[in-house]
Amino acid sequence: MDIHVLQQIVHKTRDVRRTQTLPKYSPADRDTLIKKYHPDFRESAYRPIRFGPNAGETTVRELAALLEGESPVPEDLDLTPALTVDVLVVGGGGAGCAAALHAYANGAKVLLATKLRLADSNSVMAQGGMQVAVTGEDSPVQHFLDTLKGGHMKNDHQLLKVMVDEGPSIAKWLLELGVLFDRDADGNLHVKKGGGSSKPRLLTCSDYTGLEIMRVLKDEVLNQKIQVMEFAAAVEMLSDGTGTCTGAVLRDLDNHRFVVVAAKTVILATGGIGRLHIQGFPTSNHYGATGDGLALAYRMGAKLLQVDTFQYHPSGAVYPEQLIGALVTEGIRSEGGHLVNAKGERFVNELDTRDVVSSSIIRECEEGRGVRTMSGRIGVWLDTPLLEVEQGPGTLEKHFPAMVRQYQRFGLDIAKDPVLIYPTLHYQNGGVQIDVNSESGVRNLFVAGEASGGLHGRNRLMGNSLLDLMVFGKRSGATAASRAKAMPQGQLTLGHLTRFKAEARKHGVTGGVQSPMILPAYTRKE
Ligand code: MEZ
Repeated sequence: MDIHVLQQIVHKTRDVRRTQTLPKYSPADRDTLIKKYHPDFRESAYRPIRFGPNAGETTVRELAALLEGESPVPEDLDLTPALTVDVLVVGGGGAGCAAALHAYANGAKVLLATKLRLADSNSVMAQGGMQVAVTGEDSPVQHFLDTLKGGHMKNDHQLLKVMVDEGPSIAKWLLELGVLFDRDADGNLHVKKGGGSSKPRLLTCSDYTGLEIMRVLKDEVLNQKIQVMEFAAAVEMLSDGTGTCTGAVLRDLDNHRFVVVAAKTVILATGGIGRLHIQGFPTSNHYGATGDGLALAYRMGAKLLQVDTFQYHPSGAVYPEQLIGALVTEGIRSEGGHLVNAKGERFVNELDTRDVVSSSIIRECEEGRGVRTMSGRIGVWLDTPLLEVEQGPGTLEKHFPAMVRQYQRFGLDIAKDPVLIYPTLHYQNGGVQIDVNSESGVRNLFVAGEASGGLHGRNRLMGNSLLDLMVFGKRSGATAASRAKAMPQGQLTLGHLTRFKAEARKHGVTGGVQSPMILPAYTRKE
């Protein structure tokens, strides 16, 4: 049936729905729901990792293949360095820029290498805001408790304490650099409430928070004249032969040559893995989100944490086809947007945690209450016009200009008509195990932002990722710089790779996928 006909049920049922309040799930009911419907619990999607630091643990098949995959670097590569630095930062998103700036501020010679352009990243696409306890009625302790509850109590307490405590100083730093966070009529920072949070705590720049933050960070990296190499993907780490990290091999994506970088410390800030399209899910992620840092760190011997849990953001676009998987910010639900099934019913408290909301949407669709498009895709409605009804005409344009444009490009007016959504692969909850200074289990190898794990437990709260990457970007940069001051450059070897390959052979693993992937196959011309 035509989408415009199907939409009518949302308009017809709006007045009735406005009178309803839906309770949040109790912990027991939440667990039952998630176990039945959340993609993390589809056993057939998982398999054990056969060797390496996480041998015997299970993860999704796509990631297991990547971790066990084959390095593109030949073991006899000439390791004469083309560049020698104190701190090599791999990744040009929020964590990478923050790390580079803080390493530089601490006196290090820094190289920032990024496989696409500086700032091309998930960070720049972040919409809904950054959680920081900045108001009088809020506190870092409250932020800690909300995050712990959202993460099913599986968060690393020390990492979490550092993040919430340092939030306010990070907000101050960003304001001083020139980030234009939204303010109220009196000029105070305006905070919004996000799913799973007990207090309004989201600092926003309309619905282009990440874009605004990255505008400023990118400018700052350029202003400080930090050396940046674009279109240079890290494809292998270097070690001193005793397991300490001493640099990396980059691949120049223009001429395909290897570039050896000697670095006293390396910070991997390579982001997430949405473009692995786990379990066939579409993704809200950037094309570069192929989990490179996980594979590189794993081969060096770094342990990964909680790589069996992923975040499927409840609202990924389903229609039109050109937008499949694109994020429809949680901010719309935070401002009161209802989720509505094909029968015109609400079915979940829209501000419950993301794993609950996504599981509920999947349940509605599996039990026959989803809305099917002409091309056979399925989803539920997000009642965007409700915001105009509740808060007045122009509300969407004022608070969600990016979202309005995203649909306008295809002739759709979200102020007039609801949008069809379904969960989209958004975030990897786990990653490389780090300590409070962002150092992995491998000496002198730091990991910051989405590539690291432990902080978010089994479900990240909205807005905690922007804060995560600023806090641990900063800590990794500062620690890596001071570490580099106190030591000489170590030897450059591929000893870890030789050992890794021997282990693969021992487990009968040969001819695997090339790892890291760098870009998904469908973006390549061959
Ligand atoms: O933190 C996020 O993932 C976020 C704020 C996303 C969004 O819905 O805008």
